[in-house]
Amino acid sequence: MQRLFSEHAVRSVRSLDGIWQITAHDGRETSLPAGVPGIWDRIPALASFRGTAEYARKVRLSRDGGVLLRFGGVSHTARVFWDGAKVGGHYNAFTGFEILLPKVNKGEHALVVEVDDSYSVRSTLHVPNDYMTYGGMNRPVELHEVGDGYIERMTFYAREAENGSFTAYVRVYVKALRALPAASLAVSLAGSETVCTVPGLAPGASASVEVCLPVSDVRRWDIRQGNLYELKACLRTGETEIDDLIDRVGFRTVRIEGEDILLNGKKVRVKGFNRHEDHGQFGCALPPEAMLDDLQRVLDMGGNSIRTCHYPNDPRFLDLCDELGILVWEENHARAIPKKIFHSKLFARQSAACNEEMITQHVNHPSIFVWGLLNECESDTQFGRGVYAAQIAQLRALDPTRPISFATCKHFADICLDLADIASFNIYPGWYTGDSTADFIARLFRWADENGARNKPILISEIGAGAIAGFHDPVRHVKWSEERQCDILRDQLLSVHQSPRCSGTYIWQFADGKVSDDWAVHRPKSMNNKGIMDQYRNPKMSYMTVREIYTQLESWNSTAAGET
Ligand code: ADA
Repeated sequence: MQRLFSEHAVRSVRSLDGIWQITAHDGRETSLPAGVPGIWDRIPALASFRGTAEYARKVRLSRDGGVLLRFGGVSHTARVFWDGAKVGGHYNAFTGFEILLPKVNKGEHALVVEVDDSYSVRSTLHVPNDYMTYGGMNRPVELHEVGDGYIERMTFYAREAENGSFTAYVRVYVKALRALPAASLAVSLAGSETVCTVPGLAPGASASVEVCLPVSDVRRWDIRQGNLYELKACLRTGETEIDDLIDRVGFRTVRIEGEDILLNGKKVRVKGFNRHEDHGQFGCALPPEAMLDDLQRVLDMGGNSIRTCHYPNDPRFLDLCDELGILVWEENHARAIPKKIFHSKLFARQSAACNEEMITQHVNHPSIFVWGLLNECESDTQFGRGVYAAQIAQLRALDPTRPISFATCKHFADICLDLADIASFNIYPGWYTGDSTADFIARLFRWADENGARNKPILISEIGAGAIAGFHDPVRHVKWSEERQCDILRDQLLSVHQSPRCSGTYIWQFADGKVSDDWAVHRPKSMNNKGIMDQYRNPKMSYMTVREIYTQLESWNSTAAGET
């Protein structure tokens, strides 16, 4: 299923995960069984296939009615067919989408999803890059049966009073398939419940209502304290429950105060990792067990945050971060988009759609504390400033409660720092440049404070070095050896965390990951080898270096008043 908990007690939902039949348009119409969620690169006959393939399966319905097909992610372009008719589509592997079929008869039906993972002029987010775009249905698929009206989604936020108590505000969005008489909507959370009325709706109409729930004695969500509460909404006509929706939320506050990021009023020191949705065995379709293994490693190394480089992550991964108390910088889908594409109208449309889906689908996760955008894009030109300003405005309109940042590599040239709430820099002193970290960040932070970052937090959103897993040079510590990676990371992390001007680091990167063919010439083994572990999560020597430093920082934090 698409979440780690059941989202419905009233609505009938079934998983469509399992074995589908894939037929690749590879010139031989190769047709084989294929796992969903999964990527076709794992199928030997399709290991290097890039193009269009069709996933097909039958679906049997036991009654007439409305059906919602919900896709967690299809990589990267989907066209969906029901009994041979096109019923919808979607672009971008990293946000979900749903297709409403208002009136379906009981019996057996044919569901086909045509998947295209090719790089083309139609794709401005999935482009040849320093990470892999896989082909497949990378996240779970569900079939929901809905009646005359159903709850589309709900958004939650909590306001803290002076005395530390919270008031919850919940907006519930309802859609009518057929004429819906006035209905009652019961919303409950943390022992508090309220009932309101949803006005009658014409077929196809939607409405939203906001309710307010005072709650008391809740346990705050915090780092390594994933206190969560079930938020339930139930729609009734007369005495009949016609639909419901369940989510999980947390009570915490995130604020920027001068140069500090405050979680529940306490200064946060970020000890993070950049993590691609990529794994040597699963590609971008990691099962929740593998996600949990990754997060257990993060905690074991003394980490407290993940940056979802460079796209929105699987809601099940975010659910785990919610449960484990791990902070998330979630960002939209962009990595150093080439100028020609960045200036296109199609990029503006596809990137704005990603922003809308990222926030409307993930806004309730307490672990997300920063929205990020446009990693290493054109933040050093006036045109680029226009794009950053427009997208930051869009993110703020979608969620005014969280700070916004973007990771830049335009050191000493960026002209957008003033637009963000947190100034964040990708730096590689000792790897790409010969600088000592201390000297480099002293110059960089001085420049930043004179160019838009004054009196706001600074984060190092990327820092690290490469090592070929298993390559050792104990004598010379030559570049690409595991020993050299330890040396560089030690200098980088200690220098940055000893700077009072910086709120923390995201190491690049958690684990080695595949890169697209165009990048392979720059990347040994066709991988980005800056992982602390290899692509199968076998630790490199630097695992223990990071663990020693991040864990030690924990002790510094506990002595420093108010830091976590
Ligand atoms: C950039 C980029 C990362 C990765 C990194 C590297 O900072 O944001 O995605 O490519 O460089 O490994 O060089």
